[in-house]
Amino acid sequence: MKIPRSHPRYESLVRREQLVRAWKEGIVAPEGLIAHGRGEAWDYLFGEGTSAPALVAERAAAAYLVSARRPVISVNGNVAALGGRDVVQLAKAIPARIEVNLFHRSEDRVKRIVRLLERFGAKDVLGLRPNARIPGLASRRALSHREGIFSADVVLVPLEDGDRAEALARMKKTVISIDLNPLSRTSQRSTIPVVDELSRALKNIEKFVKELRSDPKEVARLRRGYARADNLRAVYSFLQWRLDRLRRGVPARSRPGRKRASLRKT
Ligand code: PTJ
Repeated sequence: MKIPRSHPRYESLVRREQLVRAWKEGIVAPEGLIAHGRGEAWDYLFGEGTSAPALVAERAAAAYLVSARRPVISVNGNVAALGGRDVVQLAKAIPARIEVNLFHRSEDRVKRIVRLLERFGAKDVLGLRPNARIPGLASRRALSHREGIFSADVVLVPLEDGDRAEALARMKKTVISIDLNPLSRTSQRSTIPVVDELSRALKNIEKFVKELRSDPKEVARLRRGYARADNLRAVYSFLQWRLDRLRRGVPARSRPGRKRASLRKT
């Protein structure tokens, strides 16, 4: 379907089309379409822009990724469809390994996702021949690679299910999640919950990674200064502020500085 650029919801409609196409191509699970709808609902509440607290979490995430010994980015169907190219660029910038890890796992879908990521320029993508299991996880998400997620110290898990985020945290890994739902078990269980839309978050983290790569002092400062509970509190306050404006009759789409959230306030 051709979506007119002038449509007020152009970007959102393009994302939906991307997902539906990827579902037809066997990359996205049908359940992924439901997951996307839940994310969209939260994005409405956030005003479809990156909040200041999300930017703080994204900068902290970048600091942990650049200083990791074995950073890994986990990719599922939705992430491949909506942010495949961004994932590959981020992995190159860090540098990090990429591992395809699916909740609704099928060998065919893993293969298709690996091929898609390779088309975007990824090398040595893991996922096809898992040789380890994440302890305490009954689902097929437990299948992992020793040279990837299993022995990683920092794992970026976009659009995750809470069980695995929790299991990875139990293994003493730093778990960075990207999930628009601040109440999800993933956001509640991860070490650094990034409450932002996937493609916005990946692009912001990549930008911060490039800034921080050559600034170990700032990396150390960010690692010391990030406070998970305070950051989540700031996310809730931001939502409260948004809802309060709506209650007072300020139109939903007139959020000043939507794309220019500042890092000064958390
Ligand atoms: O490809 P598979 O088999 O690994 O399956 C992937 C899905 C996403 C279906 C699977 O991991 C799943 O069921 O996830 P959940 O439990 O539905 O969680 C997805 C979370 O991501 C929800 O909290 C959504 O609000 C959130 N979400 C959805 N789309 C986005 C998002 N967060 C950020 N950006 C999005 N575009």
